[in-house]
Amino acid sequence: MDRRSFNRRLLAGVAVAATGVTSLSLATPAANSAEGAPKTAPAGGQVRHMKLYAEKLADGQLGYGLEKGKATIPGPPIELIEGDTLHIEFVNTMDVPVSLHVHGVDHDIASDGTKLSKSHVEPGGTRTYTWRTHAPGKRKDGTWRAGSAGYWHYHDHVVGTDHGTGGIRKGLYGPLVVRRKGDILPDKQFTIVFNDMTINNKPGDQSPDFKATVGDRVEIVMITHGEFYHTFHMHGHRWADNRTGLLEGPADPSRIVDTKITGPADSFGFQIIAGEHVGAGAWMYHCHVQSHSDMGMAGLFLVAKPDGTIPGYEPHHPQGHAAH
Ligand SMILES: [Cu+2]
Repeated sequence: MDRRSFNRRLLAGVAVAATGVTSLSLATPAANSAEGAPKTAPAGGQVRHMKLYAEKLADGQLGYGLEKGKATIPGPPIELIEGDTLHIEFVNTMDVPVSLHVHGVDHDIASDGTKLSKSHVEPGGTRTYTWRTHAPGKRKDGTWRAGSAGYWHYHDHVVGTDHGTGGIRKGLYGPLVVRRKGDILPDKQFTIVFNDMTINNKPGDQSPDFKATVGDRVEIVMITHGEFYHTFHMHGHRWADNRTGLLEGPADPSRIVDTKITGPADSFGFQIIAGEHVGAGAWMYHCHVQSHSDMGMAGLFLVAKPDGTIPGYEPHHPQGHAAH
């Protein structure tokens, strides 16, 4: 087993942009006692730094990126472990004010990313947003407060309207995963955003496909934006409707699902083993609101055999999906 799954994302999200920070220590997954056991998240508590750019893309859409000229829709996945603090040096390369607003984690009002709090960024400007996270704990009154762990997301709150309606519509959004110490780490991670009637801002005939090999531990981060409710559905794979999508044991009462109703600004995530009990194939994922799937809110989860082949799959199928 290599260490690609966790460290690379941390590297992509943090170290690449941490110019001049030589002491940045990256998390090392806990050692496995059993061969083949999944890697787990180490303890948090680190102070991390990254740089993030807001940019106009060639096609007129907008995106967040870790480097100039490399913005994507969705924006780059950001990962933290409960206890971590993240300082984001945010650069606005566009000709309109923009911001970075986050869900799920702790931040001062100065990092809220709204015009109301004057925490947006003017064209050409830079601002450091700070996000903090915490583990679950007991309050002084004996009640419990939740930890920060979860499948969250970030987005603009300024472009178009004071709620960022124009920015979100054009692609200024991305995933944030906060893990708890001991959480199982995936081999691969994909972000699927239902934004109005698009998937990841791609029109219906270009819905993104995602590739894995049978047995891969695949993490899906699912976010919804826009005006409509959707029903996210995957063929051939199920998950637990809880924080991680995984069962904690045979008596875990979490409901097992293969659909989930989701509305604007919802986010959830889960892990599946690609092809488990069902094998390789071009497995559809789609919105299950019938008129939405008919209008193209459907893509493929391409699960290959170890030899790379996908039974029954014709790569140049009529819908012409672009594989990722
Ligand atoms: Cu839908």
